[in-house]
Amino acid sequence: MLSLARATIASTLSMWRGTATTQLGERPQKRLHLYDIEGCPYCKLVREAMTELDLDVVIYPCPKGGVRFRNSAIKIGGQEQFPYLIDPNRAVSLYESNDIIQYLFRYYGKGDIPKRWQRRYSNALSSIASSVVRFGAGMYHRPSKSPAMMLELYSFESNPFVKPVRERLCELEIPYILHNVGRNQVFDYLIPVVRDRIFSFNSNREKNRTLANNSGVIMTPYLVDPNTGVELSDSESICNYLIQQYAV
Ligand SMILES: N[C@@H](CCC(=O)N[C@@H](CS)C(=O)NCC(=O)O)C(=O)O
Repeated sequence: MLSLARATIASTLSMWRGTATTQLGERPQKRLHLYDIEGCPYCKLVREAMTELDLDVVIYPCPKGGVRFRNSAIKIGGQEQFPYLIDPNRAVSLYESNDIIQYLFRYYGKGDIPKRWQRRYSNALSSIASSVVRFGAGMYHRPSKSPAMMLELYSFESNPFVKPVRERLCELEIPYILHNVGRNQVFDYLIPVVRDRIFSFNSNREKNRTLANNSGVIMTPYLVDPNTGVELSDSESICNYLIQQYAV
């Protein structure tokens, strides 16, 4: 309960960026790759922009002390700095959160950077404040077993229920496909169970329909682990599962 309250404060401090989708541009054919630290405020800004641009991305967690992806990130990019984006569609790789955000809006948005994303320094400050209240969660590595196949997570960046899940995935260095399902229509703001069951709500987005088919309701977090066949939708159950299954 306390953790949820802190996650909600964290989302409020970051102005609930990463909640709704904005105007979208061209869609990438191949998924983007992000070398990321969940607890890093600069990585968070990039993930917020990815939710708003409805971009799915492969996350390679690189917590401090990490042993799984840090070295490959340094080998490919040359620096030990996160976030680090690779876009296989345009053969582009980028450091610096602000450059990445500008790039994403340029190619996968409508071209212009929305006003709220032009406030570079206040956005960074609010993101730092939001990370501080998580007390270092999602920042440091803990020993884990490596899954053979990539896990999948349905999420949107500001959702306080998803935050602890992404923190565990990062600490355990579990790579995953992040399906961003930000709010993209008015109905998305209703309580999921009421909306989907009473209104027989049909989302206009394919990945939402996949989520509804699999879980019975469009609600995040939703974790799919193809290694064990486990699919879970409750934040606490997912965190417990990840620890039991992958922590050493
Ligand atoms: N100016 C960079 C700052 C990025 C940054 O400082 N990232 C930290 C994590 S929050 C980092 O990569 N530290 C090196 C490390 O973790 O080894 C940006 O905006 O992307």
